Amino acid sequence: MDILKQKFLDKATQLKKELRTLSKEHGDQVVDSVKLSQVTGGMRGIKSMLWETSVLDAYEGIRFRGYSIPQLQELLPKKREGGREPLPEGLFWLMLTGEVPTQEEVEWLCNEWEKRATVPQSTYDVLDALSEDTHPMTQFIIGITSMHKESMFFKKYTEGMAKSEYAEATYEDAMDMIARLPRLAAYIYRKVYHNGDHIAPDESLDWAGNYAHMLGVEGEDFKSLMRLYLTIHADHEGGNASAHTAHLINTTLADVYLSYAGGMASLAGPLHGLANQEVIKWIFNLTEKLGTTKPTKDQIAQYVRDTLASGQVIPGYGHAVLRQPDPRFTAQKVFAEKYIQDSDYVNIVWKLFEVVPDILGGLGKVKNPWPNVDAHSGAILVHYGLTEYTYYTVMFGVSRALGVMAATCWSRALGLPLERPKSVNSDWLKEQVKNAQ
Ligand code: HAX
Repeated sequence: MDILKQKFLDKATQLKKELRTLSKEHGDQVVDSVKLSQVTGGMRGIKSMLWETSVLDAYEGIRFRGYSIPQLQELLPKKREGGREPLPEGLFWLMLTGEVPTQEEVEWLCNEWEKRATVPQSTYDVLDALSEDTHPMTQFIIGITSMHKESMFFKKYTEGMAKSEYAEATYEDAMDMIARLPRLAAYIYRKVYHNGDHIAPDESLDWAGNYAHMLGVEGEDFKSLMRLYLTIHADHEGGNASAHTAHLINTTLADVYLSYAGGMASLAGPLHGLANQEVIKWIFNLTEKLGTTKPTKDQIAQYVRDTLASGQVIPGYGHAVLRQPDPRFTAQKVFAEKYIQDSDYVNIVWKLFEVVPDILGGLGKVKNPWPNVDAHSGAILVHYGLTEYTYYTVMFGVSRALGVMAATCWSRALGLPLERPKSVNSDWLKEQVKNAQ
């Protein structure tokens, strides 16, 4: 058995025992109560699922197994010789085992994913059959779904698999799928925007570095960006729409290809991951409308007000949980300050940061007027020449697999049951209010 699987299964067996005892001895303990406004308001804040890999705090932002993004940048192994940002392989190891990996462990994982990275030809054939105007996220979802036939979990389940084997089969599928995503995603990019002129993988590179290479953007700075990008987008606890969708589907014992494809359908919504394309599209529109890529703060403020007056949201701002600037926004800002000199689009993002919070705050209804992860990413990608913004959410989707797959392995190892919350109708709600009065 491989070293990562062994470590994960040992830890999961132990936690499964502890949770069983906790449930048996304290199962009736009330841990949270629910308000009527949470039932009608998108279930904000209701504590109702287990998610081991990360926890989101409204003010501190995301912590992966207890570590903040700056801590990860300090602690996780980097590429030997000049690596500047953490290798996402290390974050996956951390999320799956709860332990910061050594350099050797990360290099083992990097090689392991390289061995598993071959995408079946039938998946490429399916993508080639799609019409040219199929959105890249739709292609990504179809590509992932098409690999369902490769699932070890599905095959073993069909043959009659014992529950005790679920975690191992899920781990194998998760490792295979993560390994393949950069190739699948790069294939979509080159097919849609570069006439199918594909770039062969470089097996000497790491998971993120190779993805950067296959996209066709060369240079160490872009590879560093991809390592950072794929690290910071990896997980945002379990309640966000894409993670939660994937989790819900997986609890039916659908395999990871089906459940992750479902999660990606959620990510493709403009209030969630698609916001990264919406932000840059909106900024391009701003420069076009004003006829300059160097707008003043006053011009930007007017553009923001016009957007709101037309009944639209300001993309890249606001969050269902966060109540401070998103540390993932800050990490990208710090990267841009270090490596990017004078980019007009990055400068616009920074000016927006100076004007938008006051305007949104002034509306009196927006709970979080601060930028989220999607406010910054597009401008940096444009700087490196990756201007095709309808592709951006696919990059987010490659990263999100790290957290969702690690969490899915835990769900299967802990034997979390089919998810099935209770819905109510409006009569029941009115009845509760009447009874309370
Ligand atoms: N611009 C304008 N209005 C906004 C707003 C924004 N950026 N953010 C929130 N509001 C509005 C809401 O639309 C809502 O208005 P109504 O009462 O008229 O319906 C009101 O303020 C209260 O909303 P909220 O409680 O502050 O925010 P929610 O938890 O309901 O929604 C969203 C969170 C992220 C969906 C929201 O802030 C939004 O639409 N932001 C813009 C889209 C975006 O950037 N999405 C990406 C989020 C991060 C992510 O998932 N990335 O993948």
